[in-house]
Amino acid sequence: MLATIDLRSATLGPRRLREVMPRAEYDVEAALETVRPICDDVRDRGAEALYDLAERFDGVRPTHLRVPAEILALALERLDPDVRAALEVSIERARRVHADQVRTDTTTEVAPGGTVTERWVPVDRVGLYVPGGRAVYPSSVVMNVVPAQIAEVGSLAVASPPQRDNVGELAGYPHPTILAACALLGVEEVWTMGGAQAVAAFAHGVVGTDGATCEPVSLVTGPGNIYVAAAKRLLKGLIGIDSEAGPTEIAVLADASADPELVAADLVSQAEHDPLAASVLVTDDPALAEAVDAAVARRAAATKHSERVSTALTGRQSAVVLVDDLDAGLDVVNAYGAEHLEILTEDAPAVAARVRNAGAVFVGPYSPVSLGDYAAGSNHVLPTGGCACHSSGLSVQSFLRGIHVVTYDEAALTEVGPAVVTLAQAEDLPAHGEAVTARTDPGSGR
Ligand code: HSO
Ligand code: ZN
Repeated sequence: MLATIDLRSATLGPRRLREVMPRAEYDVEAALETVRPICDDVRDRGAEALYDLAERFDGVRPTHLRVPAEILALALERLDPDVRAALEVSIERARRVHADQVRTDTTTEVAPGGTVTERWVPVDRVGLYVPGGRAVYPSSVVMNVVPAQIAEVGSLAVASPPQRDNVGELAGYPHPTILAACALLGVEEVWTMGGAQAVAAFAHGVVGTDGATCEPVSLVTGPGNIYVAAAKRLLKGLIGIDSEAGPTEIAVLADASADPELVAADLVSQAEHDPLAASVLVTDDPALAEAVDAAVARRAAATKHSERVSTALTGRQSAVVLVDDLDAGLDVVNAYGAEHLEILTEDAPAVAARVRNAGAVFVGPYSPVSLGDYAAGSNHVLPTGGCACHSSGLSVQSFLRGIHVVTYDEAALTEVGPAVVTLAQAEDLPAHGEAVTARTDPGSGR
Protein backbone atom coordinates (compact mmCIF):
# COMPACT_ATOMS: atom_id res chain seq x y z
CA MET A 1 0.00 0.00 0.00
CA LEU A 2 3.03 2.27 0.31
CA ALA A 3 4.29 4.00 -2.84
CA THR A 4 7.85 3.12 -3.89
CA ILE A 5 10.56 5.62 -4.63
CA ASP A 6 13.40 3.75 -6.29
CA LEU A 7 16.70 5.56 -5.75
CA ARG A 8 18.90 2.58 -6.63
CA SER A 9 21.83 3.64 -8.80
CA ALA A 10 20.72 7.26 -8.47
CA THR A 11 23.44 9.70 -7.50
CA LEU A 12 21.63 12.63 -6.01
CA GLY A 13 23.15 15.34 -3.82
CA PRO A 14 21.52 16.32 -0.51
CA ARG A 15 19.41 19.08 -2.11
CA ARG A 16 17.94 16.84 -4.82
CA LEU A 17 17.45 14.05 -2.29
CA ARG A 18 15.44 16.39 -0.14
CA GLU A 19 13.28 17.31 -3.11
CA VAL A 20 12.48 13.74 -4.09
CA MET A 21 11.63 12.69 -0.53
CA PRO A 22 7.89 12.72 0.13
CA ARG A 23 6.39 15.36 2.40
CA ALA A 24 2.86 16.33 3.40
CA GLU A 25 1.18 19.40 2.00
CA TYR A 26 1.08 21.60 5.10
CA ASP A 27 0.76 25.26 4.27
CA VAL A 28 1.09 27.23 7.51
CA GLU A 29 1.48 30.43 5.49
CA ALA A 30 -2.05 30.01 4.06
CA ALA A 31 -3.48 29.60 7.57
CA LEU A 32 -2.00 32.97 8.60
CA GLU A 33 -4.89 34.87 7.02
CA THR A 34 -7.37 32.78 8.99
CA VAL A 35 -5.71 33.31 12.35
CA ARG A 36 -4.84 37.00 12.01
CA PRO A 37 -8.38 38.30 12.79
CA ILE A 38 -8.68 35.75 15.61
CA CYS A 39 -5.46 36.93 17.24
CA ASP A 40 -6.45 40.59 16.77
CA ASP A 41 -9.82 39.87 18.34
CA VAL A 42 -8.17 38.40 21.44
CA ARG A 43 -5.79 41.36 21.65
CA ASP A 44 -8.69 43.84 21.36
CA ARG A 45 -11.53 42.15 23.28
CA GLY A 46 -9.62 39.84 25.65
CA ALA A 47 -11.75 37.44 27.67
CA GLU A 48 -14.97 38.20 25.77
CA ALA A 49 -13.29 37.12 22.55
CA LEU A 50 -12.02 33.91 24.18
CA TYR A 51 -15.51 32.92 25.32
CA ASP A 52 -16.99 33.65 21.89
CA LEU A 53 -14.22 31.86 19.99
CA ALA A 54 -14.48 28.76 22.22
CA GLU A 55 -18.17 28.60 21.44
CA ARG A 56 -17.46 28.93 17.73
CA PHE A 57 -14.49 26.54 17.41
CA ASP A 58 -14.85 24.13 20.35
CA GLY A 59 -18.65 24.09 20.45
CA VAL A 60 -18.86 24.94 24.15
CA ARG A 61 -18.64 28.10 26.26
CA PRO A 62 -15.98 27.78 29.00
CA THR A 63 -17.33 27.76 32.55
CA HIS A 64 -14.32 29.75 33.74
CA LEU A 65 -11.29 30.63 31.67
CA ARG A 66 -9.03 29.89 34.63
CA VAL A 67 -9.57 26.34 35.85
CA PRO A 68 -10.25 26.46 39.62
CA ALA A 69 -7.96 24.46 41.94
CA GLU A 70 -10.85 22.25 43.07
CA ILE A 71 -11.57 21.22 39.46
CA LEU A 72 -7.92 20.21 38.98
CA ALA A 73 -8.05 18.22 42.22
CA LEU A 74 -11.32 16.58 41.21
CA ALA A 75 -9.93 15.52 37.83
CA LEU A 76 -6.94 13.92 39.54
CA GLU A 77 -9.16 12.18 42.05
CA ARG A 78 -11.17 10.67 39.21
CA LEU A 79 -8.19 9.65 37.11
CA ASP A 80 -8.03 5.92 36.37
CA PRO A 81 -5.42 4.49 38.79
CA ASP A 82 -3.66 2.57 35.98
CA VAL A 83 -3.36 5.72 33.89
CA ARG A 84 -2.10 7.58 36.95
CA ALA A 85 0.55 4.94 37.61
CA ALA A 86 1.66 4.98 33.96
CA LEU A 87 1.84 8.77 33.94
CA GLU A 88 3.95 8.59 37.08
CA VAL A 89 6.41 6.29 35.31
CA SER A 90 6.51 8.69 32.36
CA ILE A 91 7.06 11.71 34.63
CA GLU A 92 9.74 10.04 36.70
CA ARG A 93 11.78 8.99 33.65
CA ALA A 94 11.35 12.33 31.92
CA ARG A 95 12.48 14.11 35.08
CA ARG A 96 15.63 11.99 35.29
CA VAL A 97 16.63 12.60 31.69
CA HIS A 98 15.81 16.30 31.76
CA ALA A 99 17.56 16.87 35.09
CA ASP A 100 20.80 15.94 33.35
CA GLN A 101 20.22 18.71 30.80
CA VAL A 102 20.57 21.50 33.35
CA ARG A 103 23.30 23.91 32.26
CA THR A 104 25.97 25.22 34.57
CA ASP A 105 27.37 28.71 34.14
CA THR A 106 30.83 28.87 32.60
CA THR A 107 33.40 31.60 33.16
CA THR A 108 36.26 32.08 30.73
CA GLU A 109 39.22 34.16 31.82
CA VAL A 110 40.07 35.72 28.46
CA ALA A 111 43.02 37.69 29.87
CA PRO A 112 44.21 38.52 33.39
CA GLY A 113 41.40 40.66 34.81
CA GLY A 114 39.05 40.01 31.90
CA THR A 115 36.29 37.43 32.10
CA VAL A 116 33.19 36.42 30.18
CA THR A 117 30.62 34.36 32.01
CA GLU A 118 27.78 32.61 30.27
CA ARG A 119 24.95 32.73 32.77
CA TRP A 120 21.92 30.50 32.15
CA VAL A 121 18.71 32.23 33.12
CA PRO A 122 15.28 30.61 32.93
CA VAL A 123 12.50 32.37 31.01
CA ASP A 124 10.33 34.43 33.39
CA ARG A 125 6.97 33.11 32.28
CA VAL A 126 5.98 30.44 29.77
CA GLY A 127 2.72 29.29 28.19
CA LEU A 128 2.44 25.61 27.36
CA TYR A 129 -0.15 24.65 24.78
CA VAL A 130 -1.83 21.25 24.97
CA PRO A 131 -4.16 20.36 22.10
CA GLY A 132 -7.61 18.93 22.70
CA GLY A 133 -9.19 18.18 19.35
CA ARG A 134 -8.58 14.77 17.78
CA ALA A 135 -5.41 14.71 19.85
CA VAL A 136 -5.92 14.63 23.61
CA TYR A 137 -2.48 13.78 24.89
CA PRO A 138 -1.75 13.88 28.61
CA SER A 139 1.72 12.65 27.63
CA SER A 140 2.28 16.00 25.91
CA VAL A 141 1.53 17.74 29.22
CA VAL A 142 4.41 15.77 30.71
CA MET A 143 6.75 16.55 27.80
CA ASN A 144 6.13 20.30 28.04
CA VAL A 145 5.88 20.75 31.78
CA VAL A 146 8.83 18.62 32.92
CA PRO A 147 11.60 20.54 31.09
CA ALA A 148 10.02 23.90 32.01
CA GLN A 149 9.89 22.94 35.68
CA ILE A 150 13.43 21.61 35.69
CA ALA A 151 14.64 24.81 34.02
CA GLU A 152 12.95 26.59 36.96
CA VAL A 153 10.96 29.02 34.85
CA GLY A 154 9.50 31.85 36.93
CA SER A 155 5.91 30.90 36.21
CA LEU A 156 4.15 28.46 33.97
CA ALA A 157 0.63 28.31 32.55
CA VAL A 158 -1.02 25.54 30.56
CA ALA A 159 -3.80 26.14 28.03
CA SER A 160 -6.11 23.54 26.50
CA PRO A 161 -9.48 23.89 24.78
CA PRO A 162 -12.80 23.15 26.52
CA GLN A 163 -14.33 19.77 25.71
CA ARG A 164 -17.91 19.57 24.53
CA ASP A 165 -18.25 16.09 26.03
CA ASN A 166 -17.33 17.05 29.60
CA VAL A 167 -20.28 16.69 31.95
CA GLY A 168 -21.15 17.55 35.56
CA GLU A 169 -18.62 19.63 37.46
CA LEU A 170 -16.10 19.34 34.63
CA ALA A 171 -18.43 20.79 31.97
CA GLY A 172 -16.91 23.76 30.16
CA TYR A 173 -13.32 22.83 31.05
CA PRO A 174 -10.45 21.07 29.22
CA HIS A 175 -10.25 17.30 28.93
CA PRO A 176 -10.27 15.59 32.37
CA THR A 177 -7.09 13.61 31.67
CA ILE A 178 -5.27 16.80 30.68
CA LEU A 179 -6.42 18.44 33.91
CA ALA A 180 -5.38 15.39 35.92
CA ALA A 181 -1.94 15.33 34.33
CA CYS A 182 -1.51 19.01 35.19
CA ALA A 183 -2.52 18.32 38.79
CA LEU A 184 -0.14 15.35 38.98
CA LEU A 185 2.71 17.56 37.81
CA GLY A 186 1.84 20.29 40.32
CA VAL A 187 0.72 22.78 37.67
CA GLU A 188 -1.65 25.25 39.29
CA GLU A 189 -2.37 27.64 36.44
CA VAL A 190 -4.50 26.07 33.72
CA TRP A 191 -6.59 28.02 31.21
CA THR A 192 -9.61 26.89 29.25
CA MET A 193 -8.60 28.14 25.85
CA GLY A 194 -7.51 26.48 22.64
CA GLY A 195 -6.28 27.03 19.11
CA ALA A 196 -4.83 30.23 17.74
CA GLN A 197 -6.76 32.21 20.35
CA ALA A 198 -4.85 30.52 23.18
CA VAL A 199 -1.52 31.51 21.65
CA ALA A 200 -2.78 35.09 21.26
CA ALA A 201 -4.01 35.16 24.86
CA PHE A 202 -0.61 34.00 26.07
CA ALA A 203 1.13 36.60 23.93
CA HIS A 204 -1.03 39.60 24.88
CA GLY A 205 -2.25 38.56 28.31
CA VAL A 206 -5.93 38.51 29.24
CA VAL A 207 -8.00 39.77 32.14
CA GLY A 208 -10.82 37.27 32.69
CA THR A 209 -14.37 38.58 33.16
CA ASP A 210 -14.30 36.88 36.57
CA GLY A 211 -11.17 38.84 37.49
CA ALA A 212 -8.65 36.05 36.88
CA THR A 213 -5.73 37.42 34.89
CA CYS A 214 -3.47 35.56 32.50
CA GLU A 215 -0.30 37.62 32.47
CA PRO A 216 1.50 37.74 29.12
CA VAL A 217 4.19 35.10 28.65
CA SER A 218 7.62 35.35 27.04
CA LEU A 219 7.59 31.93 25.41
CA VAL A 220 4.92 29.59 24.06
CA THR A 221 5.70 25.90 23.48
CA GLY A 222 3.76 22.80 22.62
CA PRO A 223 2.22 21.06 19.63
CA GLY A 224 -1.07 21.97 18.00
CA ASN A 225 -2.90 22.01 14.70
CA ILE A 226 -2.07 24.18 11.70
CA TYR A 227 -3.87 27.20 13.24
CA VAL A 228 -1.80 26.96 16.41
CA ALA A 229 1.32 26.79 14.23
CA ALA A 230 0.13 29.81 12.23
CA ALA A 231 -0.58 31.82 15.39
CA LYS A 232 2.90 30.99 16.67
CA ARG A 233 4.39 32.20 13.38
CA LEU A 234 2.27 35.36 13.48
CA LEU A 235 3.15 36.28 17.05
CA LYS A 236 6.78 35.21 16.99
CA GLY A 237 8.88 38.16 18.04
CA LEU A 238 6.34 39.32 20.59
CA ILE A 239 6.81 35.85 22.07
CA GLY A 240 9.44 33.16 21.60
CA ILE A 241 8.24 29.80 20.31
CA ASP A 242 9.55 26.27 20.06
CA SER A 243 9.49 24.92 16.52
CA GLU A 244 6.16 24.92 14.68
CA ALA A 245 4.84 21.39 15.03
CA GLY A 246 3.53 19.83 11.83
CA PRO A 247 2.08 16.35 11.23
CA THR A 248 4.12 13.61 12.86
CA GLU A 249 6.74 11.64 10.90
CA ILE A 250 8.49 8.32 11.28
CA ALA A 251 11.34 7.16 9.07
CA VAL A 252 12.79 3.68 9.47
CA LEU A 253 16.22 2.81 8.11
CA ALA A 254 16.27 -0.97 7.87
CA ASP A 255 18.32 -3.71 6.25
CA ALA A 256 17.75 -7.43 5.68
CA SER A 257 18.25 -8.12 9.40
CA ALA A 258 15.07 -6.21 10.35
CA ASP A 259 11.85 -7.96 11.30
CA PRO A 260 9.19 -6.77 8.81
CA GLU A 261 6.44 -7.10 11.44
CA LEU A 262 8.22 -4.66 13.75
CA VAL A 263 8.87 -2.21 10.94
CA ALA A 264 5.21 -2.38 9.91
CA ALA A 265 3.94 -1.99 13.47
CA ASP A 266 6.03 1.15 13.90
CA LEU A 267 5.04 2.68 10.55
CA VAL A 268 1.38 2.13 11.44
CA SER A 269 1.83 3.46 14.98
CA GLN A 270 2.64 7.02 13.98
CA ALA A 271 0.20 6.98 11.03
CA GLU A 272 -2.47 6.72 13.73
CA HIS A 273 -1.96 10.37 14.68
CA ASP A 274 -3.16 12.12 11.59
CA PRO A 275 -4.22 11.51 7.98
CA LEU A 276 -1.25 13.72 7.08
CA ALA A 277 1.23 11.72 9.21
CA ALA A 278 4.25 10.43 7.28
CA SER A 279 5.59 6.87 7.46
CA VAL A 280 8.72 6.27 5.42
CA LEU A 281 10.81 3.11 5.11
CA VAL A 282 14.32 3.43 3.70
CA THR A 283 15.93 0.10 2.88
CA ASP A 284 18.50 -1.61 0.69
CA ASP A 285 16.55 -4.86 0.74
CA PRO A 286 13.65 -5.13 -1.77
CA ALA A 287 12.47 -8.36 -0.11
CA LEU A 288 12.12 -6.57 3.24
CA ALA A 289 10.26 -3.75 1.50
CA GLU A 290 7.78 -6.21 0.07
CA ALA A 291 7.25 -8.02 3.37
CA VAL A 292 6.81 -4.72 5.22
CA ASP A 293 4.25 -3.51 2.70
CA ALA A 294 2.19 -6.68 3.09
CA ALA A 295 2.36 -6.45 6.88
CA VAL A 296 1.49 -2.74 6.82
CA ALA A 297 -1.59 -3.43 4.69
CA ARG A 298 -2.74 -6.17 7.05
CA ARG A 299 -2.16 -4.11 10.19
CA ALA A 300 -3.69 -0.96 8.69
CA ALA A 301 -6.87 -2.86 7.90
CA ALA A 302 -7.12 -4.35 11.38
CA THR A 303 -6.19 -1.43 13.62
CA LYS A 304 -8.74 0.73 15.45
CA HIS A 305 -8.10 3.95 13.51
CA SER A 306 -7.92 2.12 10.21
CA GLU A 307 -9.31 4.92 8.08
CA ARG A 308 -6.91 7.56 9.34
CA VAL A 309 -3.97 5.15 9.17
CA SER A 310 -4.76 4.07 5.61
CA THR A 311 -5.12 7.68 4.48
CA ALA A 312 -1.75 8.52 6.02
CA LEU A 313 0.02 5.49 4.55
CA THR A 314 -1.33 6.01 1.05
CA GLY A 315 -0.80 9.78 1.14
CA ARG A 316 1.97 11.43 -0.85
CA GLN A 317 3.99 11.89 2.35
CA SER A 318 4.48 8.14 2.96
CA ALA A 319 6.64 5.76 0.91
CA VAL A 320 9.21 3.01 0.71
CA VAL A 321 12.53 4.33 -0.54
CA LEU A 322 14.84 1.76 -2.11
CA VAL A 323 18.58 2.44 -1.98
CA ASP A 324 21.71 0.56 -3.03
CA ASP A 325 23.25 0.21 0.42
CA LEU A 326 23.20 1.60 3.96
CA ASP A 327 25.54 4.46 3.08
CA ALA A 328 23.01 5.64 0.49
CA GLY A 329 20.26 5.05 3.05
CA LEU A 330 22.02 7.31 5.53
CA ASP A 331 22.29 10.02 2.88
CA VAL A 332 18.55 9.74 2.34
CA VAL A 333 17.54 9.89 6.00
CA ASN A 334 19.98 12.74 6.64
CA ALA A 335 18.52 14.71 3.74
CA TYR A 336 14.99 14.00 4.96
CA GLY A 337 15.55 15.01 8.61
CA ALA A 338 12.66 13.01 10.10
CA GLU A 339 11.01 13.90 13.37
CA HIS A 340 11.55 10.28 14.46
CA LEU A 341 14.13 7.96 12.93
CA GLU A 342 14.43 4.26 13.77
CA ILE A 343 17.58 2.32 12.98
CA LEU A 344 16.77 -1.35 12.45
CA THR A 345 20.00 -2.62 10.93
CA GLU A 346 22.93 -4.77 11.87
CA ASP A 347 25.16 -2.92 14.32
CA ALA A 348 22.44 -0.31 14.79
CA PRO A 349 24.42 1.84 17.28
CA ALA A 350 27.22 2.34 14.73
CA VAL A 351 24.73 3.28 12.02
CA ALA A 352 22.88 5.60 14.43
CA ALA A 353 26.13 7.37 15.24
CA ARG A 354 26.26 8.50 11.60
CA VAL A 355 22.83 10.16 11.71
CA ARG A 356 23.12 13.94 11.49
CA ASN A 357 19.54 15.09 11.02
CA ALA A 358 16.63 13.72 13.05
CA GLY A 359 14.44 14.97 15.88
CA ALA A 360 15.13 11.78 17.83
CA VAL A 361 16.81 8.49 16.91
CA PHE A 362 15.55 5.09 18.10
CA VAL A 363 18.22 2.45 18.00
CA GLY A 364 17.69 -1.29 17.59
CA PRO A 365 14.64 -3.56 17.70
CA TYR A 366 13.63 -2.76 21.29
CA SER A 367 13.43 1.02 20.98
CA PRO A 368 10.20 1.81 19.09
CA VAL A 369 9.04 5.39 18.64
CA SER A 370 6.01 4.78 20.85
CA LEU A 371 8.39 4.05 23.74
CA GLY A 372 9.75 7.56 23.25
CA ASP A 373 6.23 8.95 22.94
CA TYR A 374 5.43 7.88 26.49
CA ALA A 375 8.05 6.42 28.72
CA ALA A 376 11.65 6.37 27.47
CA GLY A 377 12.46 9.56 29.36
CA SER A 378 13.22 11.40 26.11
CA ASN A 379 11.04 14.29 24.95
CA HIS A 380 8.37 13.77 22.29
CA VAL A 381 7.97 17.41 21.24
CA LEU A 382 10.29 17.24 18.23
CA PRO A 383 10.97 19.19 15.04
CA THR A 384 8.93 18.10 12.02
CA GLY A 385 8.89 18.96 8.30
CA GLY A 386 12.68 18.83 7.95
CA CYS A 387 13.23 21.35 10.77
CA ALA A 388 15.43 18.71 12.43
CA CYS A 389 18.13 19.99 10.06
CA HIS A 390 18.36 23.17 12.15
CA SER A 391 16.38 22.68 15.37
CA SER A 392 16.21 20.43 18.41
CA GLY A 393 13.29 18.96 20.28
CA LEU A 394 12.01 20.44 23.49
CA SER A 395 14.47 20.28 26.38
CA VAL A 396 15.50 22.20 29.46
CA GLN A 397 17.59 24.37 27.14
CA SER A 398 14.38 25.52 25.40
CA PHE A 399 13.41 27.34 28.60
CA LEU A 400 16.77 28.97 29.29
CA ARG A 401 18.66 31.91 27.85
CA GLY A 402 22.43 32.21 28.01
CA ILE A 403 23.48 35.71 29.00
CA HIS A 404 27.08 36.78 28.49
CA VAL A 405 28.33 38.75 31.48
CA VAL A 406 31.44 40.74 30.60
CA THR A 407 33.73 41.95 33.41
CA TYR A 408 37.07 43.57 32.52
CA ASP A 409 39.30 45.60 34.83
CA GLU A 410 41.40 48.58 33.80
CA ALA A 411 44.50 46.56 32.93
CA ALA A 412 42.57 44.07 30.85
CA LEU A 413 40.79 46.83 28.91
CA THR A 414 44.04 48.73 28.38
CA GLU A 415 45.66 45.60 26.99
CA VAL A 416 42.98 44.87 24.38
CA GLY A 417 41.92 48.51 23.76
CA PRO A 418 43.99 49.03 20.58
CA ALA A 419 42.22 46.08 18.90
CA VAL A 420 38.87 47.67 19.63
CA VAL A 421 40.02 51.06 18.35
CA THR A 422 41.43 49.55 15.15
CA LEU A 423 38.27 47.57 14.39
CA ALA A 424 36.08 50.58 15.19
CA GLN A 425 38.08 52.66 12.74
CA ALA A 426 37.90 49.91 10.11
CA GLU A 427 34.13 50.03 10.43
CA ASP A 428 34.09 53.84 10.39
CA LEU A 429 32.64 53.94 13.86
CA PRO A 430 35.26 56.04 15.66
CA ALA A 431 32.98 56.81 18.62
CA HIS A 432 33.14 53.12 19.49
CA GLY A 433 36.90 53.44 19.85
CA GLU A 434 36.53 56.69 21.81
CA ALA A 435 34.42 54.88 24.42
CA VAL A 436 37.52 52.79 25.11
CA THR A 437 40.14 55.56 24.98
CA ALA A 438 37.94 57.72 27.26
CA ARG A 439 38.85 55.12 29.89
CA THR A 440 42.37 54.10 28.95
CA ASP A 441 43.50 57.60 27.98
CA PRO A 442 41.10 59.91 29.86
CA GLY A 443 42.40 63.17 28.35
CA SER A 444 41.68 62.09 24.79
CA GLY A 445 38.62 63.01 22.80
CA ARG A 446 37.54 65.97 24.92
N1 HSO B 1 4.33 10.86 18.36
C1 HSO B 1 3.79 12.14 18.78
C2 HSO B 1 3.68 12.28 20.27
C3 HSO B 1 2.64 11.41 20.88
N2 HSO B 1 2.41 10.13 20.60
C4 HSO B 1 1.76 11.71 21.87
C5 HSO B 1 1.45 9.65 21.37
N3 HSO B 1 1.05 10.65 22.15
C6 HSO B 1 4.68 13.26 18.22
O1 HSO B 1 6.00 13.09 18.53
ZN1 ZN C 1 3.00 9.16 18.74
